Amino acid sequence: KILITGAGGQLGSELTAALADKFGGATIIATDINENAKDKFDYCTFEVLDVLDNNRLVELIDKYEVSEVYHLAAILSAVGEKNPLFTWKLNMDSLLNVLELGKAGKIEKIYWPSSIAVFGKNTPADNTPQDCVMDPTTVYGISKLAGERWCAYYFEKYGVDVRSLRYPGLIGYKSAAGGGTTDYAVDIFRAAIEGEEFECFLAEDMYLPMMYMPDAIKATLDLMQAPKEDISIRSSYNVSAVSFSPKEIYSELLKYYPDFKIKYNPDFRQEIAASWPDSIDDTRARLDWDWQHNYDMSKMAKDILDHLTN
Ligand code: VAH
Repeated sequence: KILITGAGGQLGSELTAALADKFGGATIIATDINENAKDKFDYCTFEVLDVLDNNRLVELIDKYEVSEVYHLAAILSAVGEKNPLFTWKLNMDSLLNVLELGKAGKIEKIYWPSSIAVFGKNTPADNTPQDCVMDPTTVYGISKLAGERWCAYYFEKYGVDVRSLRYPGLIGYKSAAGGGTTDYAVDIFRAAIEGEEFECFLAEDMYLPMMYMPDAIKATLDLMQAPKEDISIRSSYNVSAVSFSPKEIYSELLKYYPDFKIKYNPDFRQEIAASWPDSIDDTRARLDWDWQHNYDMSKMAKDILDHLTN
């Protein structure tokens, strides 16, 4: 059985559904700290779980005979800056609890998301390589970088089969973004459709690596299915799809909504975004497990608008 933490979140909502499609709802235990998330999971088991409550986690793993954990619960970059110590505690303690379950042989496989937030101001910004200077400035990025090192450590020392991707900004239309720096690229679609002026918290030329949710789901499932011996990176893989600025996605939306208006009002998130890469080199993922993305910006925008307006 597969247990997902943070299943009610932006990624969790879609990844849990994809796992249920693939393996059957009867094999899936969706968990979230928010009990209202239950409504999303009529197709599988749902349990309330605060990931800092390790006893409860162990209890659920035993109760459902879980063999795989997708540990998605985390505090993201923008919200994390409001409470750095708690963000560190939640992001790190919960990961270590899950890794310990792998070490103890209670679970066989772990998925844990990292992020391009592991990079920083001295990282090469264009085509950022897998291995380079990593000097994250947010507590979220620091926790992801430390988490990557812990994943590699648990694999090397204890043989724990933990796998990870450094996601770029993820763009989906099925659930709201949860407090990150890339959220604008999700929110801008609703504003365009609802005919509202969009206030963008990043500057118009702020390029960031992004990925449409179906590509992110595919990358995750592909990585988790790859034979063990093909996984040469046990910290976290660079993965990339597209890269665009607010101005570019706005221009794309103007093709559908010629009267759509935007105003730029950069806040503290602009500084976070400026410390992250513009684009990512993901050769290793392409070589090791044949990663390929399907959606560029135009195809993504069309797909989102088709779904939200039909
Ligand atoms: C954030 N969406 O903005 C996350 C992400 C690439 C960044 O990990 O915090």
